[in-house]
Amino acid sequence: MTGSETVLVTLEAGVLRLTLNRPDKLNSFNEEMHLALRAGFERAQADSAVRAVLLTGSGRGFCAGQDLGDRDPRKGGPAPDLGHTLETFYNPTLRLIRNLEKPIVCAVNGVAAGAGANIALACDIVLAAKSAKFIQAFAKIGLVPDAGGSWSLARILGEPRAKALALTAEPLTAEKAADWGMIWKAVEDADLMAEAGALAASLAAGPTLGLGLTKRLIHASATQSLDEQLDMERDLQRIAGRSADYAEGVTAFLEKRKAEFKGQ
Ligand code: LHQ
Repeated sequence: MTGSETVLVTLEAGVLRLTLNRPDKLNSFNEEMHLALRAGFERAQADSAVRAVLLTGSGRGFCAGQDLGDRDPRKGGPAPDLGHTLETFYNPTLRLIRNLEKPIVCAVNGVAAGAGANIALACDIVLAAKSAKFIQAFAKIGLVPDAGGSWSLARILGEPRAKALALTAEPLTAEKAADWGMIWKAVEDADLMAEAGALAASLAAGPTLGLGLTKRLIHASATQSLDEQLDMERDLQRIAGRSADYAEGVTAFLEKRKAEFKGQ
């Protein structure tokens, strides 16, 4: 862990809560926050006590993408290599998020712009406060969608809506995002953290191995044929069927009690 204040980290009842914490800059990313967020997801992967992640932001925004003050063109000098920024900072974190075989809940507490919007979309279940907006802000500053946005938007929404959002940078309300299936739910602002926390806690009490394999299957479906997918379901169900949590789940059902999953 970095111990950075730019991402607040708590672990409670199996839920690793990561709170982006540069509220006066709407939690936009500087290098320190990049490294702290990456360290959070590295811990989520390595620490078996972590059985779900809850990602959110402090203050009135979720995340406004890259801190644009970091590269002020008025200061002169050569143009920055933004490809290097992506390769060094964003892409490793996006890959960690996508490859984590534990559930990730994202609670979008306010505006999510640029890479901030697309990091939210990389999470598994996204809840947003009704006052939150999603903005593909890149077009306003001459950039292309990054942090996986060109992939996830087209995949989730289809080309017409993905292109309109990316080319216009028009804000999308949380309710419309939910209507369009871009996120799971828009909830009353006052209820967001309780609802997202309860969801993360219930996922953390779930059969972590099986949930992780479920994610693997759904991700693979993007590039596999039905035949390949059926084979993969067979193989992963074999693994799930040998897990202690499967035995516990069936035993609990037969004994008419709540299952106590250990995540194994
Ligand atoms: C900010 C920011 C911000 C610094 C608000 N930076 N201060 C990858 C590779 C490398 C480089 C480039 O980028 C990328 C990926 C990207 O993410 S590109 C997209 C970058 N993000 C944006 O273009 C969004 C910029 N922000 C905005 O358009 C607005 O702030 C939004 C619509 C998010 C919110 O608007 P308001 O609610 O009206 O808030 P505000 O604009 O008044 O912001 C509040 C404060 O936060 C303000 O500071 P101040 O000192 O004046 O109170 C802003 O300057 C600061 N802030 N976003 N990205």
